[in-house]
Formats: sequence, C-alpha cells, structure tokens
Amino acid sequence: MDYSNLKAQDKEIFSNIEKEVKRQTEEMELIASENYVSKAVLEAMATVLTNKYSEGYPGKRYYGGNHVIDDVETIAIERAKKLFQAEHVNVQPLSGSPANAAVYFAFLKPGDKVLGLKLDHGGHLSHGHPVNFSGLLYNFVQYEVNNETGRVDMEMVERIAKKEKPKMIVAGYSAYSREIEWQRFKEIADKVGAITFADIAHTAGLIAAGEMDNPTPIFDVVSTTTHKTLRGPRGAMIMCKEEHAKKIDKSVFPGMQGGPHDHITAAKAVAFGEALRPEFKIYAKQVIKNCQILSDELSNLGYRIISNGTDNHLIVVDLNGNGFVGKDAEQVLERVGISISRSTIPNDPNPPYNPSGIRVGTPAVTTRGMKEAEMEQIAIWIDNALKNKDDQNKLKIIKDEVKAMCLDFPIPSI
Ligand code: DSN
Repeated sequence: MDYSNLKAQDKEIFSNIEKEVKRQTEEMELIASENYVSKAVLEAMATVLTNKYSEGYPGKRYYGGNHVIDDVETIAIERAKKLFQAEHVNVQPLSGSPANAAVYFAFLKPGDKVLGLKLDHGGHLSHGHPVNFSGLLYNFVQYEVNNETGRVDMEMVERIAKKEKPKMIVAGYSAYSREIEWQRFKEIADKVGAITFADIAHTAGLIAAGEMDNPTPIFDVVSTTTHKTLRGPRGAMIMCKEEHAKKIDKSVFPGMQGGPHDHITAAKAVAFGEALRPEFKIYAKQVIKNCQILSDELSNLGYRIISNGTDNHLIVVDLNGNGFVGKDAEQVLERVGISISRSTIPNDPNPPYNPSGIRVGTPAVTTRGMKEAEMEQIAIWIDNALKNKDDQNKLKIIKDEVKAMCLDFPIPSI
C-alpha cells in the first residue's frame, strides 16, 4: 500500500501502523479468528466508497447518488448467494454481534426463550451469556458438550428443546472444533416449532470451500462474519430463506443500523470473489490439515485436546494437566512472538478472564503458506516456551526462530 500521504500528515498514527506491520510480519498468528486479507481486499477498503451514505437496499435508497453503490452491493449479494447456496443475503451487518442482534430482533420479542450453547463449552457471548445483550434481553436456556467426547450433546439438545419449547435454537460456535449436526438440529427444531439459527462466523470459509457441512440450505437463518476463515474485511452478513428476507432486511435497516459501510461492502464482494476460486478450496483444505497436525503434535507432547482432535481450523487445549492457566500461557507465548487466545474449557473451574485453556487456530499461518512441517515445529515451540517460561535465554532463542520462520513465509498483503 502507498501510505505516503498518511506518513506526511500524521506521523503519530503512521508510526503505529508501521509497528503493527512489523509485528504482523515477524510474529506468528495462531488466533483462530484472525487472518490476513489479500491486497485486493485491502485496496477495496481504502476507497472513496467510504464517503457515501446509502440507507436502504439496492434500488430502494433513502439518499440520492447510489447507482454505483447499488451495483457493488448487488455483486456482493450475488457472490455470497453462490458461495453458500443462499436464497437471500443481507451484506450490510457491521460485525458479528450486530448481525446476531439483527437476527434476534427479526424473530424474537424480549423475554422469548432461546436455546444456545454455554459460553464455556464453546459458545459465543452473543448466544445468551448473562452479561451480553442477548442474555439480558432474551430468556436463554443452554445446552452443553458431552463430558466424555467434548462434542455437542444432541440428546441434551433434544431433551431441553422438548422441555423448554424455545422459539429459536442457535448452533455454530466460537471455540468448538467438530462438525455440527445441522440436520439433526433442524429435526429437533421442527419437533418443537423453533426457528433454526446458525452462526458460522468461525467456519464460513471452510463451508464456502465445501470442506465443512453447510447449514444454509437447511436452517432458517445463518449469520457469519466476513473476516476469519472467509478472509474478507471485518464485517458480517446474514443469509436466510426467501420467506424471511423482508424480516431480516427490516431488522438490519432500519431496525438496527443506519448507513452501511459501502467500502467494506466492496471489500466483501472482492473476498467472496476470491473464495469462489479453486485456490480457495486448496487453502481451506490445508487450514484443516494444518490444524489436525498441530492437534496431533500437541497431543503427542502431552496436551489434552478437547474432543481429542479437530475437523476445522481450531483446537482448544486444556492446560490443567500441564500446570498452566490460559492467561499465563497466552503471555508466555506472546514473549516468543506467538499469538494465541486464552479459552475456557467445558465446565471450566476457572473464570473466563483466566480460563484453563488456550484456543489455537491455523487460518492465518496457512494464508502465509505454512504446511505440515511448520505445524510440527510450531507445536515444539509452544511446548518449549511453556516448559521454559522463566528461562529468558531459551525464550529469546525461540523468539528468534519464530521470527526466522515468519520471514520465510511473507504475508501476501504486506
Ligand atoms: N472474537 C471472536 C473470536 O475470537 O472468536 C468472536 O467474536
């Protein structure tokens, strides 16, 4: 990118951007929800489309001068429909939680009952946590993963659904490494007359590539962020059956939001275009392969992986048996240039701010081109760093090695 104007005008911000470019270039990104966008996506975000107001939808705006924006938004919608076999798509949601808020707002009244996965079992804050708007406004009841298998307990889902008769059932998670039984959820929901809502923010790219099962043809409504595995700009979208289209659109605007971020809509369209290409399928396949190698290697090194493995881009590692808690592990790994996020484990005895586990993901390192051999090495570094947390010399050696590998695999957009 050409930053010459920014550099000349605002040295304070420019120097921080330069520092972040250096950090991203030299350090290893294993946060499961992060990725690197392409140059084309970055360029689309940095355009004059940000200057426009376009409340409304293509062909029906509340401001003049929107014929170009109409075309951009329509392209984004059509590409998303093709990617996910969606009947209707709204590409305006600003991010994941606002998208979920719009979904609830479309189908529920405050106080209505909703069934979602517990946060410490892999769910998301916006799936009914008591401190979040979702838990404050709606009456969430929650299902869990099975203690033995670490997989969603579908018997429990059915039992609770029959007892509680929720108006909506939510599936799709933030810290869950297995395929989701979308069809089974739908069958349970149909038995109790519930709306089915899938939040595929984490796995959207893998689903778009055909590497994981797609709930869009089955569920009433599906939300996703457009960053993460889908490798687009920060933002979100909602997909639904045609019969719910009006409800969803009304809920996003004027229900929840004002003007859409048109430069981001353009970048979403570019990212969807990339995801439709055959290379993206190869990328998604490698993301999963890399994660499975990382999981196997960490398991061989004595770490307990929740559900004993992964079908997607992430693993949750229980550090209880290794004498660590998540926050400390996160901090030690940051000292060697490896970013991961602390994570709760199912039935976590520790609080969310300092939970028992870490969540590790492969979307970003795979975008850099790393493969199986690099995953084996990363597992060794994680283990060595944790075991030598107080040995500054050893940590420094690992940091230098991590940096050397990162420099061998440049980020495509930098
Ligand atoms: N913050 C995202 C994640 O890390 O999963 C979800 O909101």
